Amino acid sequence: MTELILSLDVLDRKRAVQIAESCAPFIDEIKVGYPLVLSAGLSIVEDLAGLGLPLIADFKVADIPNTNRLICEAVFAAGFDAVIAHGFVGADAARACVEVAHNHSGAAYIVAEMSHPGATEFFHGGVAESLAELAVACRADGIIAPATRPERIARLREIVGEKAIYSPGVGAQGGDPDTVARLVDGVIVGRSIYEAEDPAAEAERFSRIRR
Ligand code: O7M
Repeated sequence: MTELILSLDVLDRKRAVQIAESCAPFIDEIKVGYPLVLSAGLSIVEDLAGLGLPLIADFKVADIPNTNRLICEAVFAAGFDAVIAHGFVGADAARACVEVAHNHSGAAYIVAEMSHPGATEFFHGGVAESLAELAVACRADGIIAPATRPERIARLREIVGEKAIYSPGVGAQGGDPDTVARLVDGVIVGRSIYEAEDPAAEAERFSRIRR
């Protein structure tokens, strides 16, 4: 079954926790990124940990190997279970994230191609394919690929094989959940759920689509 990952890009701490709690029965993981951590503080991780769902740190880590290592050590010390990193910084830097994740029995995912329109300015001509190959070579646990371009997911699947593909861009960005759910291991959904009048009902609806 395709996983449902809630992208909790909510700025208010109390609302973030409320949404996460109400959606918890219908989701498999929670992705937390800069919007929430910079607004609520890193201790939001402690508030969410009680839900018993894996927490993914979407910091799209993109620095030199030593700095990547320091960032990822802080991520896992805070209580996250997985981290998302960029691959364009090179194999040594990406591998630093993977090593730290695995040392903490966690996971690391590499961004292969992004979902927004502007992504095509740079993720073309084989760049995404190279990033997917890098993810495999670095022994990352999977890649991020765009729900807005299902044909690209299919192409990247040829490269990563059975590694996980997590895909943002359904709903608010226009990607069709039915199409994408068949191609990926997990769909990442933010606004369609957390901006809904009833986020739990919307999460439940997405959880039925992915079966
Ligand atoms: O459903 P949305 O559009 O409200 O939210 C999508 C989330 O996925 C949001 O947190 C984005 O930052 C993230 N995302 C993309 O939308 N596109 C990408 O290409 C990559 C990501 C992402 O999660 O990267 C790890």
